[in-house]
Amino acid sequence: MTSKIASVNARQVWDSRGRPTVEVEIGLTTGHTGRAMAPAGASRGINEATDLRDGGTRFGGYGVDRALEGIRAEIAPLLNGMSIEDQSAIDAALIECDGTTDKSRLGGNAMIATSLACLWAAAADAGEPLWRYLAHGRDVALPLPEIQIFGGGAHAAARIDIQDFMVIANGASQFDEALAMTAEVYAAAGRLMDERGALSGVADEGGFWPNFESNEAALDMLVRAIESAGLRPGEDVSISVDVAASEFCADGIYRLAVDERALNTGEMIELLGRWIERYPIISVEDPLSETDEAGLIAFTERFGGKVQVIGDDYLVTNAERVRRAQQRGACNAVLVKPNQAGTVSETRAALQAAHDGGWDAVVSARSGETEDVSIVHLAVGWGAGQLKVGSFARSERMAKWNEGLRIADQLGGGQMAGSRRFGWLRG
Ligand code: 2PG
Ligand code: MG
Repeated sequence: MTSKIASVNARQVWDSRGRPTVEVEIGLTTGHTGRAMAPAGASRGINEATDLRDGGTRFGGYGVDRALEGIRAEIAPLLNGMSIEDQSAIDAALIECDGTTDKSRLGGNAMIATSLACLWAAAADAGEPLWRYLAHGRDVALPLPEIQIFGGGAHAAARIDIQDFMVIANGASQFDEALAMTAEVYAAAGRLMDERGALSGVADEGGFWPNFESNEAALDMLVRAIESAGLRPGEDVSISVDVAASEFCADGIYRLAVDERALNTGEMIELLGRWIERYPIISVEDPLSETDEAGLIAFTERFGGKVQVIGDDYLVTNAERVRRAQQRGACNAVLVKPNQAGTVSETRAALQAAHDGGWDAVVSARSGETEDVSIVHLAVGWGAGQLKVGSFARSERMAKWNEGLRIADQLGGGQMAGSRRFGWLRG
C-alpha cells in the first residue's frame, strides 16, 4: 500500500536576514512527516521563480501571509490523498495549480517549501536518509565545497562590486579535510583583516565584510590568507569568484564602482582574463550579465578550457536554458538552486541536463537561508559534485557543512566527487 499525503501545514518562520519565510510540514497516512523551508536570494536572476511577498510596509514588504494562504486554501486540498512516492506527479500538480510561467500566483517560495517537504516525507516513509533515498542505490560521494571568505555585491551593500570571493580546497580529497583547510583560511583572513584595521563584521553569507579599496585588493588578500594558513595557493586551495555581473551592468556597461571604472563587454572579459592569469582562480560564476549572452559565449570560448564557468542568473536552474546554453557554448557548469526552479522535479531536470551535456553542476544555497539542510542531501544523492553554501560562519551555513559531515559518516567515508570536467581533486 502506498503512503498518501494526509496533511499539509504551513507556517511563517524567519530566515537568516530576519525576514519572514515559508515552512511547510507534510503528514502522511503512515504517520511519517517531512518538513522544509524556502530560502531567499538577494541577487536574483530575472527569470527565477517569483517569491510571493505581501508588499506594503510591514516587514519591509517581505511578509509571506499570501503565500501561506495559498498553501492552506489551494495546495493542501490539492495534495491531500496523493501518493507520496510520485514526486513528479506532486510537482506537476503544483505547477498546474499555479498556472503561471514564473510561479507568481502561488509563489515559488510556497511551492519549493511544499515540494521539498514532500521529498523529505517520502524519504522518511522509505526509512532512509534523504541522500540515500535520492541515490537509488547508486554510488555517491560528498560534494566539493565552494566556501566564501569575503562577501560583496548585493550581500554587502555593494561595498565592493564582486559578490563572492570563495575558496575551493582542491588539494583535499576528503570532505572533512576540505572543511578543515577552509577553516584555517577563514581564520587567517580574519586575522589579516584585523591587522590592517579592516575587520568590520561579516556580510549576508558570513564572509568578512569587504573593506577593500579595489576588487583586486580582495583577491590579493585571499591569496595571502591561503599562504598565511600554511597552504599553497592553487595546489591546496584555489580561488573561485561569483562576479554576479548582472548586478552592476546596465545598458551593456559594467560599472565597477570601487575601481571607478566603466567597461564594455570586451573590456570586462579582458579584466577577468588578467585576474585568471594573475591569481589561482579555477572557477568563475556569472562573469557577464544574464542578458549578455554574446559576452558569456565569448568568455567561455576564451577561458572555458581553463576555468569552470558557472551560469547562475543566466540559467536560473532551468533545464531548457541549460540545453540552449550548451548548444550556444555559453558556460560549462550550472548553479543549481531549488528555489530558482520552484519544484524538486524542475531542479533535478536542470542538474540532469547539465550532466547529460557534459557539464558540471554546483548545488547552491541562497544569501537568505535557514537551518534547512535539504540542499546537502540533493547534492549528495543526485551526485552533483560541488556545493556552495556561503561562508564558514553563521549557523544557517554551518548547519549545511555539518550535515555533510554526518552524511560522510553514514557513507562510511568523506571521499569527494568534485568537478567531472577539470578533475581538480588530489589523488
Ligand atoms: C548567488 C547567491 C549565493 P543570492 O548569487 O550565487 O551567493 O546569492 O542568493 O543572493 O542570489
Ligand atoms: Mg551567483
